[in-house]
Amino acid sequence: MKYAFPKEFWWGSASSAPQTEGESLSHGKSATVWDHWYSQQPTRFHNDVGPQDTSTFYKNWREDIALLKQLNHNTFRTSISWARLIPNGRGDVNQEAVTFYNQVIDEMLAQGVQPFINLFHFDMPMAMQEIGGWENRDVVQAYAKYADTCFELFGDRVKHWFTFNEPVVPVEGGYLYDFHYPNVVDFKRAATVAYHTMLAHSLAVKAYRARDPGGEIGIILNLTPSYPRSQNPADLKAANIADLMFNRSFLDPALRGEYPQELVELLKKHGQLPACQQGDKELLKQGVVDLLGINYYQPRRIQCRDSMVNPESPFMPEWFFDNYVMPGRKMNPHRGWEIYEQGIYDILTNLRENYGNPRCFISENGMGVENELRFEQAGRIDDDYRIEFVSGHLKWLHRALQEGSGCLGYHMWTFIDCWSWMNAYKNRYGFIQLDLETQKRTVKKSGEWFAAVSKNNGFD
Ligand code: BGP
Repeated sequence: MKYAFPKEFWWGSASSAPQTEGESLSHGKSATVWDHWYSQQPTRFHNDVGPQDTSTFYKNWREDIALLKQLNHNTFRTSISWARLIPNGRGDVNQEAVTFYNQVIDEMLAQGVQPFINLFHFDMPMAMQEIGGWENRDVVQAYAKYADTCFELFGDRVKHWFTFNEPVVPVEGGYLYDFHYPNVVDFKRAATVAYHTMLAHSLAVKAYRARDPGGEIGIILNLTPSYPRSQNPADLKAANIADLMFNRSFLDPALRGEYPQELVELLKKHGQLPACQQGDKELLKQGVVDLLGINYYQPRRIQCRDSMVNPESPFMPEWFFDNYVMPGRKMNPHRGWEIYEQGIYDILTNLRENYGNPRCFISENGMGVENELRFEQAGRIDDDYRIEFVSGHLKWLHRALQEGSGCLGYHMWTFIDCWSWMNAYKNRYGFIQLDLETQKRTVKKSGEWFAAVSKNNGFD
């Protein structure tokens, strides 16, 4: 076989509780920021579709886990909903939720699918947001308690845990660029949220290790390689700052237990450093992960700014760089994102050369297609474009492995077409198409292809 993968390579896909469970305000679950925001401003969501319209995993979990097996997944990532397990964010545990997650975990194990469980996928309980969300250190403590409750309840069977999915996204969306609640645009508040998230992460890692339940704990980061337009010092400097702000602000604490000094200096110079407390530094050191999940969709192309910054304008990352559109780039025409398969290799090589080749895996990579149901023929979607997308990335992953990368697996985003935040069902990503009206599931061509890749542990 031309592209053979190592024995016991993790083949699977990823999803999340808020994007699949449904039953968003019932069975004891309280509102998250998404339920709240949708109730306030439904028109900000594509076709006014909100978080209640999902594949209803809360009810269809048994059927979906059978499909996981049919697609030869040996691993699958989803998340626990904090607002379902502990409806007020802190305090009483919802026993119905405990039963639900126990059933899901047990059924996955019974079907030979290792559960990878993430604790936070953009879904802050509204009760916690009302007291300031990640800006409030009490919420950091409440999250740590929630994490420890999960380890206590499910840690005997779940051996791969993640504290956060893409923690930079709520920072960008909620505090910089207005695509998540609470729709604030303020760099210093964003920096505080980012900092407190990593403190919460470290507390959870510490709590996990104190229990020592014999598994591993990590974090899932969306890494966007920052490619400079040219080798001119000004472009190199601009790309380096974008890398510091969007990648290394999370990657360095997760793998080295500290922030890059260059980033600290930059924020200090501009008066944007969040407030630190005694003991924070030591805590961050304890947050170094056992396992890194890497979400990779597209790179960032960066050039130096071609105009001076108005020093009166509010401080933003874009003070230091411009995005640049590379001529001739390959595009996903549906989602409007660049396709650059080599990015996966560049990320893994960077981790091997500069971060001690950590245990890691590709935890998300996928192709969103706008209005994909229009490609349905005879009741099925023959998504050759998705097969080309996934195999193109797997080839570069394979090359990184041959050069010694510590990458352990590949998870596609996502299993079944899911509700995707403000985009709702605009872009479909699944191996399985979902009819929202009837809840009927149909495996796409890419799902069948992936089942064969997983079974053969590679492809030609
Ligand atoms: C990732 C998130 C997923 C999912 C995916 C697709 O960043 O972890 O939750 O939303 O992106 O996103 P979109 O629907 O915006 O294309």
